Amino acid sequence: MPQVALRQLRRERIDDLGLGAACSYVDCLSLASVTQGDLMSHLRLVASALFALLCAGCASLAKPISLADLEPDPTAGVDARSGLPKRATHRRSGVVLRLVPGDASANALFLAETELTVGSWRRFVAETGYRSDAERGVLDDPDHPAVGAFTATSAGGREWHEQANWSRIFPLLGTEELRDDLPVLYLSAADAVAFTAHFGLRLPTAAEWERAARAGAATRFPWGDEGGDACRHANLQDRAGARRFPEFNVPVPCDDGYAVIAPVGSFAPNAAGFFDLVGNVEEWCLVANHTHSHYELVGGSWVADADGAKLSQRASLHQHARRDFIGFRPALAIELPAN
Ligand SMILES: [Ca+2]
Repeated sequence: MPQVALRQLRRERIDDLGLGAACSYVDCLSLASVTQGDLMSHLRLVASALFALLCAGCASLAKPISLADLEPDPTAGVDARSGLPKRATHRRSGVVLRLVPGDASANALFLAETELTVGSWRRFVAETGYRSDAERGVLDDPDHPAVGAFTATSAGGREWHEQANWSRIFPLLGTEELRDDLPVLYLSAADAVAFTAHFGLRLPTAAEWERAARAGAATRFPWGDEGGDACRHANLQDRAGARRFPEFNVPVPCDDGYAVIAPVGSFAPNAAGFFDLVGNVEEWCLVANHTHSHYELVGGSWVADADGAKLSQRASLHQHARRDFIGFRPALAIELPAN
């Protein structure tokens, strides 16, 4: 095989396994101020990422993602083209995945049915001892202290707070209960990559996310073209938010029932069975050929207007940024055998 083609094959294999993500996690650690107490848990994750990276350097040694890693939902059926289950639980992470429809490539793609929850992150932390960028004090922005994150104030503004992290979701509000079925907040893209790499998953690209979100629809939103209908379908910045936060305007002129984040799955799924692709929290996505510094954000959030929740909408932030309106959902690509 020509060298160029072989390198391309290896690159694709790396991408399939989410190892660009693993590399980002190593980069993130090199920038972090790791304390002695953190060292063992980080070393375990780095060893896992480096092992995967070395294997990916030789395609023949790369560990394939096995269907044995999935527990199919027998009630959801099987995809006729690929023979894969349409819905399954990823055993190691506990994440429930759905097959993304309409993928005619050689890889089948699964995407998490919901945004990653506090409960899933809690189990990851218990297994690995991982501490997020907000907890370890990885620099988000030179103008702010390293520990903490941007979080909502009681008036509805947003300011840096050193106590804000995934386990203290709204220190400036003081009234929000940390429920396991809420989307996890204040995780950077580097944190999301650490989670997915640990479990053999990866983040989706924005194009992959949009394919799942559209489920064949060509409209601005999963439910159609009218943003005014949003409150029946998504948690955005609405009248419920305006009642809670004096500084909020009402860009979405209806009431979705949630002033801040909602438990995942509180709204009806889209045509492919995915929940909250629009609204609740924006979601980190891989950037094709990314530079390891910025990741894309899709889907709008509880502080977004309808334009911010359009399926075509994209934003971008540095890999160590963390906010009270950003989460993620893992993906899993499975290479189909050639016919
Ligand atoms: Ca809302």
